[in-house]
Amino acid sequence: MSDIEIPESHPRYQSLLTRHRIEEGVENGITSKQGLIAQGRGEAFDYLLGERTIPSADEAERVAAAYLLLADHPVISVNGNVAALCPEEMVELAEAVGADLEVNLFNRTDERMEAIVSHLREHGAEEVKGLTADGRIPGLDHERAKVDSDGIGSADVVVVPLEDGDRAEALGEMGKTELVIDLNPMSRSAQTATVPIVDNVIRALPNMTKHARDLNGASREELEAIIDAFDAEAALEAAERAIRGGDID
Ligand code: PTJ
Repeated sequence: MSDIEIPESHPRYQSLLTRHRIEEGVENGITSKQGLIAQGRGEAFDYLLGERTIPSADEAERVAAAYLLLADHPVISVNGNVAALCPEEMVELAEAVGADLEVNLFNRTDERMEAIVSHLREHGAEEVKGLTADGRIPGLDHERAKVDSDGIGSADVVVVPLEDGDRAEALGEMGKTELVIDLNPMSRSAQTATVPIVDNVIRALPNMTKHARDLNGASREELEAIIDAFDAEAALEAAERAIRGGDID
């Protein structure tokens, strides 16, 4: 563990804390070096969005919560960046909606898989999937194709944070509902998502959990009405407008 202290009074405290967590993730064998580059890309978009949850992202997070509550078998996919940034928040969302957690890596090694599973357990996860890898996502020839057949393989709804576009497209072709968290509204993952959530994963996950708790007593009809009212295209357009400095809606 690095021992750098970041004063809470620093104007970019959250951003610096996030960087620090990713750096530690690399040091602890959780995050890949490429994860540092992904973090930099994300930061640039977050800066343009004003480092806040814009209203259209808040709505998408509520819609995602409704999908998760209605799902038969929801799974939250975990990579090395998300594991380093917000392990507890993932465990809390999984508990709030009854989802499985599954580690799925682009740069997959046995060591990183084990390190991430242990890290999630240290943050309260009971069962973590991904090590069995007895299933395949058709049409993908990299390591992200490897899934547990009783996890992502048989999920109807998958939360996909910070992803490269290939797997997002392939999961869509399998007919799965994809709830994609990605700060870049122009990325292939966001564009192919059932619900694109253009927000930082560190804000998106706790807000999805809050919405899930709020919606816990809602009927199937109420949840379906929330889903039906959502327009993914409009959410992406609202995020692009916010990035360009236009109206925030
Ligand atoms: O841990 P692994 O081996 O599975 O590798 C994971 C990475 C992230 C390295 C891999 O998936 C990758 O290369 O991703 P990309 O193609 O760089 O895409 C990452 C996307 O996530 C980009 O569109 C970023 O803008 C976005 N992003 C980065 N940080 C965040 C983010 N979105 C939300 N919250 C963030 N904190």
